Amino acid sequence: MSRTEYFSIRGVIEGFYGTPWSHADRLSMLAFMGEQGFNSYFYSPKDDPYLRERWYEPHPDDQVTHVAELIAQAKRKQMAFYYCLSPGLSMEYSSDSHLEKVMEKYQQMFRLGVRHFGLLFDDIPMKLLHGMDQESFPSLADAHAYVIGRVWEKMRSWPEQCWLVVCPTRYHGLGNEAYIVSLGRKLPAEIHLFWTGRFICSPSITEGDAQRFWEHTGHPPLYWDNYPVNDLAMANELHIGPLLHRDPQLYRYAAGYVANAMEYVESSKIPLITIADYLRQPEQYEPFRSWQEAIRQVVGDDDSAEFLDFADNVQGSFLNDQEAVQLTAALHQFRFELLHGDPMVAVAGLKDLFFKMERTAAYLQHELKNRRLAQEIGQWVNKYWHWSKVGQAAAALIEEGLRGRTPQALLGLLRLKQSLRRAERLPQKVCGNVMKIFTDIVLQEIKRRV
Ligand code: LTM
Repeated sequence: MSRTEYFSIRGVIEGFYGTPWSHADRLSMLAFMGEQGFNSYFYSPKDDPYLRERWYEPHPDDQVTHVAELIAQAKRKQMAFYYCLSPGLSMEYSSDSHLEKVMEKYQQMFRLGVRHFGLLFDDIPMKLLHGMDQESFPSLADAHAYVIGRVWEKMRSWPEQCWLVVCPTRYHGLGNEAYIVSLGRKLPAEIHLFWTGRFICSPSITEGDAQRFWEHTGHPPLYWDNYPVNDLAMANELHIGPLLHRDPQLYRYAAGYVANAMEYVESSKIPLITIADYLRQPEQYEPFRSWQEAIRQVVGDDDSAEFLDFADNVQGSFLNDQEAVQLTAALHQFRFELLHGDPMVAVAGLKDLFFKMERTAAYLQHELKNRRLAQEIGQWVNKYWHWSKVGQAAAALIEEGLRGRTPQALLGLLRLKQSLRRAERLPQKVCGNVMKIFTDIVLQEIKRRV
């Protein structure tokens, strides 16, 4: 079995931990997604209490009004609006009254016009919590299969056709784990199962991974890709790099692909444009070309050059182990010139490099036209500015050393240590380890000589 059309579900999930998008953000994101060729939005912010923690409580009236507006906007933009409920933190799976509460929430959404639903069991204990459930079901997979089956049976009796997707509790791995095999085999083929790949954040996803998942579970995976999301342990990373390492043939064995976005709306748009590109033509996708075009679209022609200079330094993530590529190349060039060319020319080049870095940081802070973006990336740009100061202090120190001016060099050493301490206090991941390694080498060399 394999598919010939490209991903039939091309989605974005608001599925992160952290501050949910505002209503205005969602409306504009839906328009953006429509323009980019996405066809599905999954409404599932982890920290909306009415979707997860207090799943059994009805949505307040103002939220219902907003959801109705989102549904209308999704319709205008020809997007499926998936209403996703995550009851697994406390739901008693064998309880009819709990099932009724789940159905009440879905029914309310059905009445508002929703036809696409999600039942999410991610990030909950991998075992049955309630005594009655332990007596009723041999395993968590059996309990989930039962609840999903009941929900689906009820939805199918509604007067219009509905769709249901499920996020299993085990949502990453090879697809041959007992829970997912058991659950998949018990569910009807039309219910799609979310899957994040071999890992929660998968550095690569291959056609073979998808094919095996399908073989083991009886369902083609609906990929929930945890990129560009940067919540929890990734909170200090800014995921504005392009989508990488997704197999061009993945569509042949996948039900669809859904990207989990960042809470930063404008910043998310950059990787999302590359993702849209991949989904449109996976076999022709060229990450870096797509990325440059994405930056041009979000940042604008006037500011693209400065933005690219900065963005090269925040690319490190589970997808990309190449950090600060241009900066690394420039520092290698400096070393070569210092050792094998004219040391004063080398130092002059180094100073230029770090003064340019400072100017770029200042430009992005104060002059970037996309002000929302400037505000979102502000902390990372600030760290970049601090690294420029570290670099300038290092360059000054090297220069004094080369000129043999010991007292000035000692002062320079203090300045470098001070600016390094300031930069290192900031947790944002910028330039990877490149600046730290560079300054460590400078400090070691100075110690050897003084
Ligand atoms: O990935 C899934 C299915 N669930 C959660 C997401 O909600 C969360 O945003 C990501 C990234 O931290 N990891 C998860 O496990």
